[in-house]
Amino acid sequence: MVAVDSSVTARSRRVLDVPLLVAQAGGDQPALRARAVARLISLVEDASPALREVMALLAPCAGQARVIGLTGSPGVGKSTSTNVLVAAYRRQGKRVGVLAIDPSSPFSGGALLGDRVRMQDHATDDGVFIRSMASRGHLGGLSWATPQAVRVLSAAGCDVVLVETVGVGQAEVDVAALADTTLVLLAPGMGDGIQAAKAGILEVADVFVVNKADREGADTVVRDLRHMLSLGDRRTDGGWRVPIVKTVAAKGEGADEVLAEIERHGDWLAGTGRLELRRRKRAADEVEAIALTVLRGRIGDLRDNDALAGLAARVVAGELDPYAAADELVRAVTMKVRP
Ligand SMILES: Nc1nc2c(ncn2[C@@H]2O[C@H](COP(=O)(O)OP(=O)(O)OP(=O)(O)O)[C@@H](O)[C@H]2O)c(=O)[nH]1
Ligand SMILES: [Mg+2]
Repeated sequence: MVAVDSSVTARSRRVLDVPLLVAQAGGDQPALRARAVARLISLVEDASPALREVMALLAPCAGQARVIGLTGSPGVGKSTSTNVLVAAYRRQGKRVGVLAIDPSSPFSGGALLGDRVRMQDHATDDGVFIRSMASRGHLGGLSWATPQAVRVLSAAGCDVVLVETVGVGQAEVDVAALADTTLVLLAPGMGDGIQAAKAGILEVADVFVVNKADREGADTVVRDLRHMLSLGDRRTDGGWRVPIVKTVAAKGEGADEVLAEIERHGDWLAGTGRLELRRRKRAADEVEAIALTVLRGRIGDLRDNDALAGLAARVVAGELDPYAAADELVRAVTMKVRP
């Protein structure tokens, strides 16, 4: 089927052959595969109407890739660590996807340019897909765009998807909800110990990585973290004791240990049934975000065709109370009938 995308951007104004793109993304021709993956993730980024068809075709690929979140303050070493982890997974022969997500700005900013430079080690490796993504088109933001992009990368045969997000405010909590395993990065000299407590980072971390261990103060960060962990009840939560790993990402030191902890956490998740639970919770968030967007759209339609205005007039005239009017609106929206 050939669908024409009505999105305003030039790149998606071209005629789309969705089944062909999906087939190419899962195919064995590296150049076509890379291009198809890029194209499909652009559709995700733009919240294209073609996504309905894309996601229907990708449904069987869901849940194949291990999703690993990396979060932490700006400059803590997320991209450098991602780069090191990609290399380690490649040595294991795994295909890897990287999503660098900027949740705070609606457009890809300068920082992502830096990421591209840092990740250019892998630029010519056809077993690695690297993509910066802004969630500008999505009302559901990260909770929606990321699982869709992960599905695209799964279809392209990725065993692992690394999701890098800057930990600002709510973002690290969001990334934790999206990942199977969340790494929270800290570094000495950034006041991170105190920040961690403030931002609720303790609750979201499955593994703490204290990066820049070549700098003074790394042991203090580890000690502070250990102290904070001992105060919380997280240690007893189902038996997962959050490990703390020291790394020097700039020199690739500590990567094997991080990998081992990710592996161990994965085994624990699978063994306790929590992997399935996390993924169901994630799917529920995604479905809810899509449903709310559909409903919001339909309520908007009713606004446009004066149906809502009619209900409002009856409320003002005392013919209807606002609850009854809202019930009528909900009925109209879900049954697609005119109130
Ligand atoms: N000394 C030292 N510097 C490091 C280490 N790891 C990363 N850096 C440096 O720290 C700076 C920031 O690293 P990035 O990997 O870009 O950090 P980031 O967390 O991705 O940054 P944003 O994406 O901007 O939030 C770079 O100049 C790195 O070279 C390390 O282990 N030791
Ligand atoms: Mg970065």
